Amino acid sequence: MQLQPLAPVLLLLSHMVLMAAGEPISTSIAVGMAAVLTGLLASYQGVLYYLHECCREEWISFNKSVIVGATGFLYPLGKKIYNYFRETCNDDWIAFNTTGLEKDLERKLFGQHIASRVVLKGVTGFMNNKSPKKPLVLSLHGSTGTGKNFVSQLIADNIYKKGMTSNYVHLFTSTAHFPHPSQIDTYKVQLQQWIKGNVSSCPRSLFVFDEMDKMPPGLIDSIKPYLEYYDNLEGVSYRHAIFIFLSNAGGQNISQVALDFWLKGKDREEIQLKDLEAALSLEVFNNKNSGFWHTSLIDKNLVDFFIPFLPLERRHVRACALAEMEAQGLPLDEEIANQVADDMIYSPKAERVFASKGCKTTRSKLDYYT
Ligand SMILES: Nc1ncnc2c1ncn2[C@@H]1O[C@H](COP(=O)(O)OP(=O)(O)OP(=O)(O)O)[C@@H](O)[C@H]1O
Ligand SMILES: *[C@@H]1O[C@H](CO)[C@@H](O)[C@H](O)[C@H]1NC(C)=O
Ligand SMILES: *[C@@H]1O[C@H](CO)[C@@H](O)[C@H](O)[C@H]1NC(C)=O
Ligand SMILES: *[C@@H]1O[C@H](CO)[C@@H](O)[C@H](O)[C@H]1NC(C)=O
Ligand SMILES: CC(=O)N[C@H]1CO[C@H](CO)[C@@H](O)[C@@H]1O
Ligand SMILES: [Mg+2]
Repeated sequence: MQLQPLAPVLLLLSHMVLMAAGEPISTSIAVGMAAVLTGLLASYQGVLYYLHECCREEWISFNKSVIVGATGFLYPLGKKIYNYFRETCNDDWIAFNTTGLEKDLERKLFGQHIASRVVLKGVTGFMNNKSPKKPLVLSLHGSTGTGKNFVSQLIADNIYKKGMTSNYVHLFTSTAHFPHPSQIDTYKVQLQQWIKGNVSSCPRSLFVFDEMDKMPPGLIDSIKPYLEYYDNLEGVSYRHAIFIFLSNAGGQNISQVALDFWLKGKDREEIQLKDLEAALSLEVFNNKNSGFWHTSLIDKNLVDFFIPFLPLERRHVRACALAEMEAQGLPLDEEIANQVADDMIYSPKAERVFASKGCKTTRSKLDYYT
């Protein structure tokens, strides 16, 4: 807080005169005063000095008590109002809603029975644990448009009042933040400083690393110390933080398993995590373009869950189109939903079961029809 111009001070004093004269004082003025006073508290000395310059002594001493009295009452109020609008790292702004996450995953996420279950279990277990031994680390895998960013958003929405726009949610996109593999050493230092700084200012921070498969190989190893089972590191504890990695790596292997089930006439819901998890971590570890190539994060078991996102079928694309209509406040039109689903490209070429871009282009397709 710094010294404010004196015009508002005089305005404030005139309001006080009104108050003293018994005039009714409206809530909006009270709120305004509280806010102004909060900002002015630090410059109180300056205010008095100014009054000494301009006004008579007894006037000052009398009104001084009024100012002090009013400030004592209004400062906590002002602070409350201030905190009401400004995000802080406390329970007012960060509170996990278990039922909220459960309902969101159930209602809004289509065709991801494994991801939905594992995310709910992993996040709920972690958030309800008062003293976790390490930060929560999730790695979400799947082909494009299957809902990886969407799920990260649902998680953020149910932890932070401000969701993804919270100051405590940090999204790193490889192509934007780490575009040049040659500058990996700079990125390593930068990334460590960011994470350390962010967690120091709020232990309950969420880090989302998007496009992990485009991250320079080896860069992710620089954050290994923060994912470890350390009590604290240089005085900072990382145990309440959440790290989510998103990538397309392993997506083809997931699609292969899903196709095998489909070809055998088995229900998609019969696919289990164990059918995928081992192949996924192996594939990601051995693939030079996964962002996790030969990383110690995997052989040290620092990733708590590898979460597969299944390729979406036609019925899921329809559901996405209907959900989008609802979100836009349009009347639900089955015909248009069918058209949107028909417009998609499906793979593999012979079977045409899985939407190649998932639900990613439903919105623009919808715009075209409405
Ligand atoms: N399984 C799903 N259920 C409901 N909506 C979905 C699903 N998958 C995708 N969507 C919708 O499609 C949009 C794009 O999906 P999202 O950005 O999550 O894909 P992604 O998996 O991150 O893809 P990419 O690998 O290309 O980044 C989402 O905002 C959401 O509206
Ligand atoms: C939690 O989520 C549920 C379902 O979305 C909602 O009804 C409830 O109000 C939320 N609780 C809090 C404390 O925000
Ligand atoms: C926190 O992370 C952001 C990136 O999301 C970065 O720009 C910022 O400088 C970091 N803050 C600190 C204190 O390091
Ligand atoms: C994943 O798929 C690729 C290409 O389809 C294949 O070469 C690789 O062996 C698979 N990995 C595993 C672990 O199954
Ligand atoms: C707001 C207020 O109490 N104003 C007083 C300041 O002091 C002068 C002189 O004592 C009074 O006349 C005002 O009423
Ligand atoms: Mg994405």
